[in-house]
Amino acid sequence: MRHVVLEDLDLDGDMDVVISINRRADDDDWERAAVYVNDGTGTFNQHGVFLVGANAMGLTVGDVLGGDGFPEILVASYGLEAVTVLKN
Ligand SMILES: [Ca+2]
Ligand SMILES: [Ca+2]
Repeated sequence: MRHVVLEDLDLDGDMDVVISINRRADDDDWERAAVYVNDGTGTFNQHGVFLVGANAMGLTVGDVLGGDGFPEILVASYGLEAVTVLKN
């Protein structure tokens, strides 16, 4: 895990969790963003694991697409000057 962010991704009033993952093991590069949704009791259920660009590192969220209030997930790729945007 590289980075973690709290945000209410589904706008239900409960903070959810997003993490960026960058694992390197021999030839198995594995960059993902994982979303865990708060069920309102403090239990976080995995909602999905999404492929992102190489060298996944920094992570932030914000409503940058659609202006619908649902925050997108943005994951920076270290050393590549690239950002993956996951639409919400
Ligand atoms: Ca929520
Ligand atoms: Ca949005």
